[in-house]
Amino acid sequence: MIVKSAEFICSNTQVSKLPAPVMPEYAFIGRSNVGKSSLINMLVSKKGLAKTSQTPGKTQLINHFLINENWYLVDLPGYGYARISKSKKEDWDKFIRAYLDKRESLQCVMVLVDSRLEPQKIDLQFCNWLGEKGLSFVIIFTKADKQSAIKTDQNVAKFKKGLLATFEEMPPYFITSAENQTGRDEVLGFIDEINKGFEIPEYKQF
Ligand SMILES: Nc1nc2c(ncn2[C@@H]2O[C@H](COP(=O)(O)OP(=O)(O)O)[C@@H](O)[C@H]2O)c(=O)[nH]1
Ligand SMILES: [Mg+2]
Repeated sequence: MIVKSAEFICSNTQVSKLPAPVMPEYAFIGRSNVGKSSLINMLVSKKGLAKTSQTPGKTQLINHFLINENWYLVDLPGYGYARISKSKKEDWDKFIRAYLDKRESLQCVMVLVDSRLEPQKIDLQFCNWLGEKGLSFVIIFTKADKQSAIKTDQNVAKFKKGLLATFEEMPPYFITSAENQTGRDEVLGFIDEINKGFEIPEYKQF
């Protein structure tokens, strides 16, 4: 896929105010600081599209970006930020889970996992929840440039093992680096394939 255009459409705090679900949509999510903003900017080759920052836990909005005028890239707030209050965490949970569970046009959840780390409980738990809800997801391992390919492969294998404790098979996964564009063609190619089969779902108009 060649990305010709990428534009910010809207930020939402309410599921009822999302754009009409008439285009295929892909939600990017992961722990704070996993490299989500960097990955999104790398995918669409636009540096400032999703804000990168050193301050985790800032974005608490559902951000819609329209790519090539035919699909939505959705930037979701990061999970697992230790320094937010319990009630805020619960709000996050409700809001994001409602979105993921109810969004008719959502094609796939792109779960970002830091390739430098051993499997994190919170990532596995989130994948399990997606599985329980019957939502399609893939794993995007980030920051692969930060260590050797061997180390990355070892962490991928461990994550796989963690998932296979509950799943019958490993979902598709991608090894990426925002730094040197690793995995860009693969992720965009995956999205392109799904877009080809997209049909506008039935939905309620408000
Ligand atoms: N070396 C390297 N650093 C990265 C990569 N992706 C993100 N980072 C760095 O990791 C930090 C967090 O990235 P950011 O995209 O803001 O993470 P977010 O909180 O998940 O949106 C920043 O300092 C980025 O520069 C990558 O692929 N390679
Ligand atoms: Mg970010």
